[in-house]
Amino acid sequence: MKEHPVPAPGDFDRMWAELAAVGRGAEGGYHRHAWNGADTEARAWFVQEACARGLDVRTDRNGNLWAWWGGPGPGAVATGSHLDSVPSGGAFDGPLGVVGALAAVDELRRRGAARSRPLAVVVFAEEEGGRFGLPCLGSRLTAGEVSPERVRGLTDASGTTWAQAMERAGLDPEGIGPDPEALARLDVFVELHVEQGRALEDTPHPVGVAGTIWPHGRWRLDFTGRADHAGTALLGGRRDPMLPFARTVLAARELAGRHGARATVARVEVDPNGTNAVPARVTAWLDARAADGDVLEKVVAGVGEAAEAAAREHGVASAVTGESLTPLVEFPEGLRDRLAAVVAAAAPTPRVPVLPTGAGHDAGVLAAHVPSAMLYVRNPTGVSHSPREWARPEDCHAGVAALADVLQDLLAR
Ligand code: HGY
Ligand code: MN
Ligand code: MN
Ligand code: MN
Repeated sequence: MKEHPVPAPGDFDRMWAELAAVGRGAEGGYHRHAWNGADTEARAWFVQEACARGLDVRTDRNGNLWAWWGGPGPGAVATGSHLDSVPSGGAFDGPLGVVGALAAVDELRRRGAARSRPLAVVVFAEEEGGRFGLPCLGSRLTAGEVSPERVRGLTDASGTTWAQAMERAGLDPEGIGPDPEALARLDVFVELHVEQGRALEDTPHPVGVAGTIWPHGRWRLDFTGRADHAGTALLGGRRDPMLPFARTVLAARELAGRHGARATVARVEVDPNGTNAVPARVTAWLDARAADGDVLEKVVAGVGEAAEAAAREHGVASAVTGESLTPLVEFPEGLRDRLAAVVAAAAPTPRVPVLPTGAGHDAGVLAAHVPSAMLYVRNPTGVSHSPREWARPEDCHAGVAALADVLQDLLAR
């Protein structure tokens, strides 16, 4: 394959500045959601950058993008992340792992690193579930962990289905589904990601290694009452779904606090959503996470009981429906320790932090099928899923260099 010009070290900064302009709202948050305009623009940007490096870009049946250096082929090393965001998300969650991977390829070429096997830079589709509600759809479809029929029928706030949106983006929704070959050719997957927390900020380390991902999931909360006039309906006779909804939100917070878990209720739909009418229905999403699966189960069961009791008291019907559940992910110790040893060579102290996280990732999905690992880049604010998410440029560069070191080690094996 003819070699392509290796972009200058500063190419990370150029790429970062270019991509940072795609899908950013006036408030500084990002609105890249599966198959919408900004997501399509960001994906096109990635394809252009990958092709400029002579990588062979392919779109798989689930809409994930794979940019191959010497592949596709067996025994591959893969790295990458996602470009989609939560509504008004931060700049780093996802893109740092994609831009960082392209910059790491540049670095490997600059070093003239030996490559005994294929390398893929991958962009997974709909990691956040910002549009269709369910997370990691690109990787979970590929892993056969979510049914294609269910995904095709998912609807966004406007009622557009995944199938319609994917088709409008020029892809075939009828083809989505498990892709065992895509996983079978991978020997290892490494994801570079901004830390979603601030553990590294309290250390001299710009880069850390992932230890575990907490068990976590999403549940839909439905409350069905009876619409009525806000001014004439007597309080006693109302069947107002907003009241058990509100009580359930507080119960979720109280239960999570009591059990050392984390629970969030958001993405609330009130129907009809008038100012002078008691609504008929309230639907919301519970996001619950805990270091221990049994604790998570206890918290979610408690939320269900609270919802039912409050709904009964107000003559309202309620339902709590499990939408997605990710069990505890423990990244393989051997691979994790190997990454830590490689990163330690350039680290301020030999003890590279190994961190647990409450955040889900495509690497967490792949980990059940392919040896997987993650590198975290220090985030001084500790905030994520918000425009306040941040990483220092020099720490991003350190993350790219660490990823290049890790990839060089893996590619040479
Ligand atoms: O929700 C998560 O933890 C991830 O950011 N998708
Ligand atoms: Mn995220
Ligand atoms: Mn992410
Ligand atoms: Mn009226």
